[in-house]
Amino acid sequence: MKHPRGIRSLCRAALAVTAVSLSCNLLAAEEVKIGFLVKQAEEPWFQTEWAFAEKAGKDKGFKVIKIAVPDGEKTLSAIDSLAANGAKGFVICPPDVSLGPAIMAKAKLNDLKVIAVDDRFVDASGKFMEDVPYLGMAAFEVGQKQGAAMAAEAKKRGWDWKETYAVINTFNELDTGKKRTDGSVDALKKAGFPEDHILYSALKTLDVPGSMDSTNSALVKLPSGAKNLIIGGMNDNTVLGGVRATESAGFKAANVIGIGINGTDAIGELKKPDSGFFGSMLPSPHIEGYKTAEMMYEWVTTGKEPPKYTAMDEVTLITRENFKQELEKIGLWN
Ligand code: FCA
Repeated sequence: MKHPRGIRSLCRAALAVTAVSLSCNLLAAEEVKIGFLVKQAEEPWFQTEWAFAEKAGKDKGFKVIKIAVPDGEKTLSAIDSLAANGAKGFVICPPDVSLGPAIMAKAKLNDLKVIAVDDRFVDASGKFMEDVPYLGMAAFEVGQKQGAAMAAEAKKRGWDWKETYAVINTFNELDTGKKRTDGSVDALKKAGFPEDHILYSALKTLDVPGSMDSTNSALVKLPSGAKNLIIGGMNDNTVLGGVRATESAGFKAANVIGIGINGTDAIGELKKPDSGFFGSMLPSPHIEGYKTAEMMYEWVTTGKEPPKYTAMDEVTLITRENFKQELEKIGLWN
């Protein structure tokens, strides 16, 4: 039977539409999804990792499901929901490193691959879970660079060690935290800083109010001859609160040197014309986010396993002098 011309072309059009939607469905079915779970989504550090993981997704053609996991319960339910959404694996900075075994058990149950970023999992006896691929900062070395930068600035200001004290806000529960402050103190001592002028204060929380509290409790112990202060901590937030505490205690910016680590979380502070927060050691959050997401994508699509341990040791000191240029260089200035 011969159909009129109009009907034939309509049929052809309908067939073409079906073919297009079929191939779309096939593509949709093939879209690779990976999760990216972070403990403190409010920190620009983690927002930067997310943004660059998404960039990797755009470049390579996969979808990144971003989930904030501030506690253990949210972490475990996030893993279930990733699996329900068809993800094949996830990158995670856990809210507590001792959740490692529980995270791995849940991931195994759901057939998901896991890469740890920034904070390395530990098992029930406190040992690193070396089987889980991990990418993070070369913490001791970065801490040493932070301490050396503090000492160099103190020397530049002509500070006398006799009237200079350091408050180091510590978070020893977290290996990457302990190694950074240990490295920092190591470099201060190597620069001749007197050991008995170092006050350690344990952080209860890894945020600005937490570091304000811990620094405050150290400041009351200072002798009256303490004229200049160095403020240290494992990242920007753990130094920023400390610097706020020195301001409330009446120390002028010229008598305080606070240097953080992360860079990303200190941009607002460095935009202020002056403060006791002198600068920050900027590692590579853009590479960490991009690389871990890319490694996970390759793992789930080609079976290529990521290395068990990747250390990132490059850092740049950013101060009010150079922060704009340095951040621009790596596409982090907006
Ligand atoms: C830890 C810190 C973050 C960041 C990261 C590299 O997770 O909490 O602020 O410094 O390591």
